[in-house]
Amino acid sequence: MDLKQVADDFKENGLAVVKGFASAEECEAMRDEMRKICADLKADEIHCFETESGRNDYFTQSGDKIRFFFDTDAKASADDLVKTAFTSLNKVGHALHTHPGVFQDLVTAPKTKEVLRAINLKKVCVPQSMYIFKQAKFGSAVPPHQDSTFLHTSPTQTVVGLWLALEDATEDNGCLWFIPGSHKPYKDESKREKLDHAFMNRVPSSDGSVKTEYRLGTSKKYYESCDYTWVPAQVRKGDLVLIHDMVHHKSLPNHSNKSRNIYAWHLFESSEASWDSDNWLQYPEGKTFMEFETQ
Ligand SMILES: O=C(O)CCC(=O)C(=O)O
Repeated sequence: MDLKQVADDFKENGLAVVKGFASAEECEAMRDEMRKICADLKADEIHCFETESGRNDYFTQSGDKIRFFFDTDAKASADDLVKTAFTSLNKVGHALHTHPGVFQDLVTAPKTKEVLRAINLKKVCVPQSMYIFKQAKFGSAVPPHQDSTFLHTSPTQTVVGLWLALEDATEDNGCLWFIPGSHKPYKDESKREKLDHAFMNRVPSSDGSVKTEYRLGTSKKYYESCDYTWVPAQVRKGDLVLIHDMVHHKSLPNHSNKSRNIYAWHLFESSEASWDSDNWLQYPEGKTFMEFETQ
């Protein structure tokens, strides 16, 4: 792993790839584990996931649970969805990493800590993880967004996404796309005027606290007027993608006959910031996140 190059790419582009991070066996072990989880699915767990209207209780209260979100285009009866979950689901989240096993092993692995150290993370909390399927033929798009819109911390924004390809991810089967450098203006507090284009802004209020202001409604206008170029991040099975919390990214629908399974988790530098209580995912009172030092 050339982590110096990864750290430079992350700083410059807002997205970086650690090639060959996980072995084919590790990726298959995660897919097998997900097949087992799906085999235990009950009919009352049939809920659809729609990015734009994801704020229902089943979603917002899934932070400390393993919950199942089906692709809106999974065309089958409820019974069939239970039987064919592994090939019908949109995603499973958001506490996979809190259970001992392959997902937790990856999140806490020495090689993961090495990557985190390379991008200057010292002590991290892991509020969520998810398995995204991007099914063959009907896996739906993930609209353009910044993770900071949904995952934010105070007093500084310190969230990073880690996204592991469990299968090759290409333009054909719905790889990630991003706007290189689009994270930059937002990290520099001295350039507040540039925050016009951010969909999540940190606004200091008179009592000294910092509040979150959303500008979700402006996203369509922003992308229409945007001079930047969307670039595909095509990666191989086992490659790990680092996603800056302010970089604009998306993925397109999968019309191919190959699925694009991934496992992603989000963490934040907890020696500098705390999780905001107005994040989309809500946790029970007193809940503590998995936390560890990267050293
Ligand atoms: O996997 C995808 O298609 C999108 C994932 C994403 O946007 C994220 O993890 O922030």
